Amino acid sequence: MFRSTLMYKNHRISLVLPCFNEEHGLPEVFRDLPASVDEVVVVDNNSTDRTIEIARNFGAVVVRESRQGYGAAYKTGLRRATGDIIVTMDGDGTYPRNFIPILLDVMIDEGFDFITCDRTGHKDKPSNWLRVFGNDVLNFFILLLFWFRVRDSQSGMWVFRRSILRHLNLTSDGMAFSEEVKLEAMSKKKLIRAKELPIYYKERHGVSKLRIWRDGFYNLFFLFRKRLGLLGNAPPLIEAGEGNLQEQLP
Ligand SMILES: Nc1nc2c(ncn2[C@@H]2O[C@H](COP(=O)(O)OP(=O)(O)O)[C@@H](O)[C@H]2O)c(=O)[nH]1
Ligand SMILES: [Mg+2]
Repeated sequence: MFRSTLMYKNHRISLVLPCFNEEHGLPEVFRDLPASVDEVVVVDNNSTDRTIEIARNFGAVVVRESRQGYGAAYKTGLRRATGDIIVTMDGDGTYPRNFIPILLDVMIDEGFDFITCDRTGHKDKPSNWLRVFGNDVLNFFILLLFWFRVRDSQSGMWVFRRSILRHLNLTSDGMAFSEEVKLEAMSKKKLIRAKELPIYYKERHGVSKLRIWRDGFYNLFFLFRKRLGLLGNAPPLIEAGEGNLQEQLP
């Protein structure tokens, strides 16, 4: 059972899972969830399958978001999470749960505020070439437009201190949310200590919700719009006074 009051090295850990019809993936995620996870928040995004029932049976907090979209689901889930550290992953079983304690160790022991996980070197099967190519194009444009290097701009596994949410301007309600999180967290070097680390990655259970061409081009245009400042400001997901960055702690 994932529910634990152990805390991990004095930190409460929340796992947030955006889910749009993930009845096949969710049991995989819960099957080997480490005890270091204190709270699981499943964001149901208009699922028509047994996603909600399965999430409740496993003891997760279920929140509903009726605005369709990966980013919309995440915004609702991240607001609801209560942990000092938030871990994210898809509800499809692709991301490695047993890496969570290792990533928490790196974050806490090395003093990072944001870790994004790179899937590119560790898949158990070579993935669809179009996805790999699309990801590389987006990584390249991030280097060109924002001047930092990321190997997997589309990865959905991040580990971060909840307190950094007040510094992130998260405008996207769609798949571009993933790259926007990295752009926001990795470009504020004075405020946020960020790192990209490799992980293992498996084939998904259930059907992918990614519309490769449409989401790929949208995410590319999103980078330009973000760079040109056309996206404006979104309200922060947590209030200004909430949480403290590690360097501000005594
Ligand atoms: N694409 C998409 N994913 C959503 C939505 N709402 C929640 N999700 C979840 O976001 C995660 C990422 O989507 P997924 O289909 O796995 O994309 P992929 O990892 O690129 O194949 C999954 O857990 C989805 O269930 C939505 O409206 N659109
Ligand atoms: Mg996925």
